[in-house]
Amino acid sequence: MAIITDSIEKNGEISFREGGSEPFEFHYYDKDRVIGGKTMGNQLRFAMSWWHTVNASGADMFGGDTMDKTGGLSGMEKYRAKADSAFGFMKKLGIDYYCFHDVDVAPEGETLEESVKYLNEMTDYLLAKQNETGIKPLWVTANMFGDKKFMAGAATSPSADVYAIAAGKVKAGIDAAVKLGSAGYVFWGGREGYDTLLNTDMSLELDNLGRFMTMARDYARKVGFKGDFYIEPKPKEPTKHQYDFDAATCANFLRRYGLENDFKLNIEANHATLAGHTFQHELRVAAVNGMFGSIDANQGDLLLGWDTDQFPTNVYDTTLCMYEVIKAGGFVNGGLNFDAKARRQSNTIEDIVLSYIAGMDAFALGLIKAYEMIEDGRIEKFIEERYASYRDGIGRRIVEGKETLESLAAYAAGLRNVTPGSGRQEYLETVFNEILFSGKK
Ligand code: XLS
Ligand code: NI
Ligand code: NI
Repeated sequence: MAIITDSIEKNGEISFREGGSEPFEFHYYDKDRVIGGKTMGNQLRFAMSWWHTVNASGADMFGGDTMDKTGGLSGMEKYRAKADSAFGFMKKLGIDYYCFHDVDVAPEGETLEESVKYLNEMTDYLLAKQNETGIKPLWVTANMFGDKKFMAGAATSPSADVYAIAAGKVKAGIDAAVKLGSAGYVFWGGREGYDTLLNTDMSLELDNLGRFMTMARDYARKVGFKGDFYIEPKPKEPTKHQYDFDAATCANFLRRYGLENDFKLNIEANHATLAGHTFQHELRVAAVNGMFGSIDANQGDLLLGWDTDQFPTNVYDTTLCMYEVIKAGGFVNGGLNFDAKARRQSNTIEDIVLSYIAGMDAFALGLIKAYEMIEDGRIEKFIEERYASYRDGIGRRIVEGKETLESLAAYAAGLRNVTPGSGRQEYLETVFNEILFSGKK
């Protein structure tokens, strides 16, 4: 099987080497290094995305494949060979988790029944591989956007039959999650949105989506799924408007349909920027709402208006990401799934390995730097002082809910020359740069 060949086999498992600079080794990621009381491996919980890593072939809107990951095989044999490669790849990189859509790991049949049969066969195969290696899924999902029947959505389709097929796929996905010991199940909206309101009953579509997720939650809890459901916000692409637009929209949706105790958010960096937000913003909104769950780690190109799914190498962003993760209490069931692919021109097996090393190292460095920010303390101290007026006096009474509009009006009546003080943005950015580039490792 050609996907991950022997070309890097001679190097054995890829590991950290102090002061190392060879391409096939980690320069920052040291899985067993303890930082903040936990190993880097446990802090970062890296996952391999099956669709990009095992299946994506470099095709884009303007051209075909630039890589062949089929090894010339077809049918179930191809899927088994891909699974062998995937587990070999994860072992080599020391990755303990993977994420997949139903159709990534097994072929689609002509009917739901047939598809489920193939999926069951392949999850047996995956389970055997898991038992050999200890690797397991971070989350499972169902692809409800690729096939023609999903052109108008799945749980928001105008066709009730499509809705029913989607429900059957999610049932099978949840069964797979339980069987494989996955502590996560993801809903990414795919085509759950609209292209034009001229043909859309938004009210019915939203209610149907709420009902769909409620049914999924109820079924999953009944069959013993104890993990988290996640919604993965994305504002657009492929539809013009997706109902899971951003973290704030999803939080509102989840509360409206009473799903907030079972669902969290899976924040994807590139989706955040498509929504006109920073990655850090989306993480903060999720955390503030008690819905921080997991992360799809990648990065976009700010000059391109779509989800380019590049491997994350921007250390400003990985540091601010890990800062938010630490502040949110760290991952529980979630982790960092590389929803990322090597560029179309990076079309060798080595490039896939190098991409993962780049992403894992960028996050390891981000983790180190995030802890340095916390130890340094200047940024947090500044924020603490900035809000000091809420710790006693009138501010404290506001926070404790003891004031009214009238009492505040009376208090404020004679105040003069009131100012909140400088926000010191440039100073704080300098502190951040100093931490990033002070040369400590
Ligand atoms: C697409 C999404 C997708 C989800 C899983 O933009 O990121 O890959 O993560 O369906
Ligand atoms: Ni994603
Ligand atoms: Ni995406």
